[in-house]
Amino acid sequence: YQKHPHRTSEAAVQIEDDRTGMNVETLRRAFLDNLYYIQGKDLQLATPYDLYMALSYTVRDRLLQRWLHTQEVYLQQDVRSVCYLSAEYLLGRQLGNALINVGLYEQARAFLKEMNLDLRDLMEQEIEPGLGNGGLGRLAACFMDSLASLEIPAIGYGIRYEFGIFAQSIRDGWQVEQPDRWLRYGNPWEIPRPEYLVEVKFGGHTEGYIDPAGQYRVSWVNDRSVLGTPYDYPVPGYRNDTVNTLRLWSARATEDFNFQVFDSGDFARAVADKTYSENITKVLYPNDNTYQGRELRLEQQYFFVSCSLQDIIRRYLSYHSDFESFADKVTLQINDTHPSIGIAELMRLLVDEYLVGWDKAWQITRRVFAYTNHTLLSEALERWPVALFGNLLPRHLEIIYEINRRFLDEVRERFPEDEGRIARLSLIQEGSQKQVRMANLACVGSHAINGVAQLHTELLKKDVLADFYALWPEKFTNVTNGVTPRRFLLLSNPKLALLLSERIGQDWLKDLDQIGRIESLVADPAFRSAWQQIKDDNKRDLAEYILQFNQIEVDPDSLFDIQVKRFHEYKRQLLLAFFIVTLYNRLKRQPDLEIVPRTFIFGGKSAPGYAMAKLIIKFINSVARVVNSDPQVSRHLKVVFLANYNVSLAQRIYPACDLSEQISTAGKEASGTSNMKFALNGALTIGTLDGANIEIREKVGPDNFFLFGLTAQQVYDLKARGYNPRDYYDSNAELREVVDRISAGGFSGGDTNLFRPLLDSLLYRDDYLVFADYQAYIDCQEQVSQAFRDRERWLTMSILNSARMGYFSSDRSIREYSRNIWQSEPVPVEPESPAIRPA
Ligand code: 6GP
Repeated sequence: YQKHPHRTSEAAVQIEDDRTGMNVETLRRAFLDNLYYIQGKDLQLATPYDLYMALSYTVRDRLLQRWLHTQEVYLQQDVRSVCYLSAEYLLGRQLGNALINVGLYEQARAFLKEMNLDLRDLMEQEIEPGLGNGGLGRLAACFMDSLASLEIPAIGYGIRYEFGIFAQSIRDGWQVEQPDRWLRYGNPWEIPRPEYLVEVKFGGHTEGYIDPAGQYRVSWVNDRSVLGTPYDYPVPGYRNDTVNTLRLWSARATEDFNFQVFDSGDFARAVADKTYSENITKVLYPNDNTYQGRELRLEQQYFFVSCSLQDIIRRYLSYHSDFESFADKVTLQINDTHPSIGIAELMRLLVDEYLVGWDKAWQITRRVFAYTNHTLLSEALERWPVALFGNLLPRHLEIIYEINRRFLDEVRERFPEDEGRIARLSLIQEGSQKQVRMANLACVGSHAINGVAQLHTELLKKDVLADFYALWPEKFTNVTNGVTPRRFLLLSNPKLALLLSERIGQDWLKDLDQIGRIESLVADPAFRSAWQQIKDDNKRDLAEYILQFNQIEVDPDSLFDIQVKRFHEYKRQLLLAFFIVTLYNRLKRQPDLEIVPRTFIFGGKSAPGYAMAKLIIKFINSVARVVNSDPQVSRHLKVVFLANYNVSLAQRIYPACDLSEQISTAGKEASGTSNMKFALNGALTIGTLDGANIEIREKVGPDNFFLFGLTAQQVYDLKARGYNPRDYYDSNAELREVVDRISAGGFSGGDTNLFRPLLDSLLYRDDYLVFADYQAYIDCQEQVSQAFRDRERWLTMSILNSARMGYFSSDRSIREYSRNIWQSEPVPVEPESPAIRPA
């Protein structure tokens, strides 16, 4: 027993109990057991990562029982389930979330503490699964959490990328990308299910034939295929017994295919082909809001969608003998157009493989699919060259042509001789290079189409999808995004969460509207000072992080002014940078100027191929260098760029924020979700009337929101009139001073060329109206400073922001999807007694 400090007596280990027991003592024993028997270490030898693994397995054991039981209940009751199809899930770390949801956080902290271990340190060991780019991927992760928390039977389908979103580092101010080898040290949160392997075909051609009943049919003779292995991730609901599944597909070479080549003696090619097949799920395309017209991307999309549909049909047919009730049991939500090939694939499976008639198949397809659009940017609209598409998926191209033929006949009937309309609605874009329009396919093949904030949905109806809206207004609905309060308040801001729970109980975690009850405490001195104290503590924690990672000392008492999100011109990080340069200029002109001290914090990745966004990152880092190293200025201002912004870092940043920058050009940001996370954590927002900002402002009240800038309509009108950014440069002295200082090399050591592309794009195009909104923004920032001088007023506004954010829970979003689109109901899972599991 010397070497087994946790084995106090022979009778201590009962398999069931040690794998399911929830008390501190059992957990401690299980933790040490896992450390010993899975990691092969004892406490002396264990690295921090070993400890993290041991704890993760301990939690996973407790999830497994609930997980299996949930799936049994779903099967027995033959429930209707939501299948969420998404090419991205930006999950964030799993351990803390699992501990919280299953209700073991405090126990784990307690037993670790007895061993002189810190739970937070262990949680920090986890490499987060970064299987997404930004908002769209994180939304999918929040939705998975809410579905389980609301006890709605659901399964998420996606891709198990071997390399997730690249790791960003900053060298000499530039973004440098490194591969994200997140699976390197093993992953306790997934269970491979090789028994549910499916085959996915590619390439080849089609052949017609007459079946025994005399019916003309088509078969697809592929020229290669790839196997998909599912890896299942548990998705525990918050404090209930539901554990849903996230099923991510990994590509594997088909053995027989390789053996053929192998037998012919070409070993090298056999191995190369194998790698080629496995390339499909190698890497996440690192573009946000821009599509990548690469063949491999289409292969990824088709691969995961085909795997998922085959899986859904397999599960359905284990309980049904025909497709009569398929649409009653299954609903498929497609997260943007990335999975929209599923519409053609379901048609193919039904018509070719299961011999369902076309009309019936089409009726089923349209009933099960629903489409969420996430962007108005035209560069994000997916279009595949017909030739590429036909080479990869010849049968799907035929099916799309057939869908299109029938669809356009319908349109012709309703709008005779309206060839312009036909051309716009067609699934095929004509021209020198014909293209398949995936958004059109998604609209035609779905019964519901939604945008992700009110303005966004209105703009879809008026603009991007106007022709579809004219055809089928009843298909359109809005579901404003939301975020999970479990991860983005309870887990990330534990002190604030505790204060809330002490004052209003814990109901807010399941029903975020309850957070409104703190509004009655806004004048309570003890509550106010606790609130302030927590914000100060969180800012101090972030300041420590900044010191450690950026070697910059920042004043925790200064205004923390933060913009973290992907770098994109439409998000206008430049506007904030121009404000900083404006302050810099003022301080240089008048060194004794009294200004509100601010710490500007940026974070975010640029797509590796997006040169302008990368230059903006370089620019911000260059401004940071000049500002921070100028004693005259750095007394008041600090500029920090936090490298490798990801979910884990986001969780540190939101709680420490005073001012949240949501400054996109109106009409460009579909919704935004960081705007919600910041405000929920008591930050005030400076923002335009864009995306969900509009609804946030309505909820928190115009007095508690710093609004500036052109509206979407004004942006449109200005561009229609002919926008000339040069006029703003000529007429605005401070703006000119900013531009001139950059142009003169003021932030590039005298180099007048470095930022030339950036200035030229502003002076000659300024597609995103940085100049047009500059003055309004500067003025609004002045109001921010005034408000921050009055700390009591700011504190009140901060409390009111959190108090009024109840609407922006992803639980509310999911309830709306359930009611208005999915017609799905909760299926509660009763706890299963741990004792009944046989040893
Ligand atoms: C994003 C939108 O840009 C963001 O405004 C929204 O909050 C988020 O989706 C969730 O709905 N869109 C993307 O990330 C994207 O790549 C194709 O859209």
